[in-house]
Amino acid sequence: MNKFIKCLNNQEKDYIPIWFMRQAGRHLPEFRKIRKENPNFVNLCFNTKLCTEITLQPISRYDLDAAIIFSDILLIPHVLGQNLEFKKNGPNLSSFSMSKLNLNDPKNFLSKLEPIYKSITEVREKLNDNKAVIGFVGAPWTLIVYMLNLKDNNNLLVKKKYNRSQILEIKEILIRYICSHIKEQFQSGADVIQVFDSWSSLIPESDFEDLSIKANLSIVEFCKENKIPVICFPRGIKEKYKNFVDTVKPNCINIDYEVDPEWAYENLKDVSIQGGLNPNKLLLDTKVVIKEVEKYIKIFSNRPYIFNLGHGLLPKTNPEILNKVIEKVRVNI
Ligand code: 1CP
Repeated sequence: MNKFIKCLNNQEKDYIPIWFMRQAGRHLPEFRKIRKENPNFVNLCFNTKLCTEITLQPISRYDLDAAIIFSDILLIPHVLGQNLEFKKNGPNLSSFSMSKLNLNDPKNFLSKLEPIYKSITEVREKLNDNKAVIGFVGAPWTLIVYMLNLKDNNNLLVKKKYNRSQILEIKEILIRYICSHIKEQFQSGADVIQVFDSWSSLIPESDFEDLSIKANLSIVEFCKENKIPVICFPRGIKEKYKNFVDTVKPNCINIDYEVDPEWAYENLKDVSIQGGLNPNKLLLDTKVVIKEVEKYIKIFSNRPYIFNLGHGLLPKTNPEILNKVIEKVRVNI
């Protein structure tokens, strides 16, 4: 078993695996070059050869323990019938229709995502056994935020669009598709799945149980039944991280940068911890960055910890700083 997976299973505390959320993407000049030649982002996500190449770019450049497959959480709504486009101000899905969603069938769904599974297999074959391949999905709520266009330009919930019964209905349908996408990624060669609930901070308090806890729990239980290691990232839920870990019980929890790591150490039990460092800090002076890295390593020194960030790398991050972070983590092992 590679050390990354051992750490995920809370069995390895003497080695700190390291990878970065959004490591395969816009901070890398070699990605930007491919992106420039492929102006249609969705087509790029369905190009097996290029997805494999992009996934491996950060592995060639840095000494990392895991590759995250180059893809996007919004391909699920796209193949379920909402056309996805990336405009200057971000992703845009065509309007939602319940009857169109209900026209889908599971087999057709998986066959549309086939290029991703092929890429996962290629990446797994090309990587040394000591490196993990990470597949991923968006959690139901975060997908619904995009499907129903529930947030405004300031990233606030648009309350008048919040149709509770419709949201709960969509959630149930999505869980089934998300789980089959997870299983197929695992069977194609992914060693672990990360569930991104990037907008969980927008869930109204009264629906937190249904839309965060129960939705993630269904997915984590599915993973456990299928022996698939799973990392959850319920970004922005503050002290509710404790309730989340105690009830959802993923193998690993990614903390965001608003979570005080000392608080996490004390309160998040029986789980391995991943991440935390504020990606904005990577834009500061090297000395400041190294101090931050030391802080996280020190706090989690006697329990399984995977070094990562508290959200994705920013496009303007200098690749050189990542080498310095990795070096610092390695000398501490
Ligand atoms: O313009 C470009 O070049 C596209 C930028 C880009 C990239 C490189 C997008 C658009 N998606 C991706 C790849 C991607 N997306 C990966 C694989 C690469 C890696 O991690 O190394 C992953 C894991 C995602 C996941 C994703 N997509 C999330 C969850 C993680 C997070 O950052 O919170 C979300 C919310 C999305 C939607 C999305 N796709 C792209 C953007 C710019 C966004 C976010 C838009 C927003 O803030 O609403």
